[in-house]
Amino acid sequence: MSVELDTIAAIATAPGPAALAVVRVSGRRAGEILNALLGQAAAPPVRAPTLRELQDPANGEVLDQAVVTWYQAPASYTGEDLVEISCHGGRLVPALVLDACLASGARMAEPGEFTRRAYLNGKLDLVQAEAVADLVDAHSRRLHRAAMGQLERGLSERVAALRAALIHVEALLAHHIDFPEEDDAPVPVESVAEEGKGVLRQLEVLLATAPEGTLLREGAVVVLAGRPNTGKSSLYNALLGEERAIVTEEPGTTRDALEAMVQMGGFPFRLVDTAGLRAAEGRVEKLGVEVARRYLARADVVLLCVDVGTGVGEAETEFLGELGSRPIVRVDTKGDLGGDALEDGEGCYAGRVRVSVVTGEGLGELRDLLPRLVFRGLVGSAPDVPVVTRRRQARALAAARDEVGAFVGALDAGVPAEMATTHLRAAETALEEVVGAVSVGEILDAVFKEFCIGK
Ligand SMILES: Nc1nc2c(ncn2[C@@H]2O[C@H](COP(=O)(O)OP(=O)(O)O)[C@@H](O)[C@H]2O)c(=O)[nH]1
Ligand SMILES: [Mg+2]
Repeated sequence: MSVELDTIAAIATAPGPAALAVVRVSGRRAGEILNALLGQAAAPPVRAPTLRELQDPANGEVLDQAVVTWYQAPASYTGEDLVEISCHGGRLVPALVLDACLASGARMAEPGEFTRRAYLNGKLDLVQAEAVADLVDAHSRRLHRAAMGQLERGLSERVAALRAALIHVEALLAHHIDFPEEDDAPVPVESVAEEGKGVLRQLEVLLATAPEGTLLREGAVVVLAGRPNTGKSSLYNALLGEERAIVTEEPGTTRDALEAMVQMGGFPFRLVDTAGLRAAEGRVEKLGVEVARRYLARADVVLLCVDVGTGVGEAETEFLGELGSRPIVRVDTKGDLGGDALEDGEGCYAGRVRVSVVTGEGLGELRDLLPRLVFRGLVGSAPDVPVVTRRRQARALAAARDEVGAFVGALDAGVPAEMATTHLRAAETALEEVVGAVSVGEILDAVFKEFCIGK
């Protein structure tokens, strides 16, 4: 199946100073466009990177010396004729090469259009296409691992196995549909229901990875909270390993919230430093406290910083009351100053760590604790366990789970087999949707719009 489409071109690498850049051209006219860029020279051999001089087809001016790779359909990333040009990087050369491609008959690619074509031509399923986007966006080893697993069809194969199991259940039920009056069917209805329950359990196991899996893409929000001057900004910098927040002895220095991505134990965190929790005096600081409140409302975990030897005050208690069930880690800061940690509020904390940015005490413990609090099931799970990383995947899997649940319920309630079996069909369709076997245009648009151009 090859889909008849325009020939598209784009710079596949990030803009800006760089030694190299890659320009991609895909579609029926890719070979023609390559010839235009090579002038009279013969086309390079298929799938063999070849150093060539590129010229401007308009006037024959040499644009660059580049390594050109020529792929013929269907043996290419997109499944179409495809040219990859590794030219010199920077602002100008890739733009000149792209312009030459456009002038020779290509049009600018839309975001994700190369991968979309790969999907349409059966080179990748939808989960694999999403994994490509996750790999490119990944800022943690754990998302990298989940995305590689999906790219290597780990999740797709699990979904295919579940679908095969449902088809097997459907087959077991066939006898009861064909001969509803007979009592001695080869497989009693109760055993069919048991098989259905088995699939239901497996779907639930897979779905259980979704809340943490989607957080792998977004990063868990860790908010540093506490009174001014308790060492929040110092801890923020220490966890980031760089001086991002201003640290001063003057209370109320951090007014806006600072946010940065950081990996802990291979998991992605969005670390947020906020203004202190206190009755602010100045207008700007009041705004800062408001910002802190808003971040706290979105936090996946809160680090409540308290000077060692000081108790939790009214200001903190009031804010913490708004946090609901969010895990709070009590951090006793400035541990090197030698105070004794006070025993207050025990039990309402998900953990307690004494830290010092001077000696480094407690930082490792904190980096170890946070992944366990937020990414619970994923911490220490086997590398080959498939992880659901997208809400789209989770929605389709949840639909399948609901239908299998309804199927089992119907059998238990004595609903006739041919009626119960419609739930199985609906569940199978939902599973096909996960890998995009039955995708409609809207789903594809939603999946590919978040790609960048050239992917
Ligand atoms: N001795 C010691 N001083 C610290 C430590 N952490 C922060 N401080 C000091 O406490 C003061 C307030 O720190 P800062 O990070 O700005 O606190 P924030 O207002 O909560 O952001 C600064 O003078 C820091 O140098 C620590 O672990 N040990
Ligand atoms: Mg601060």
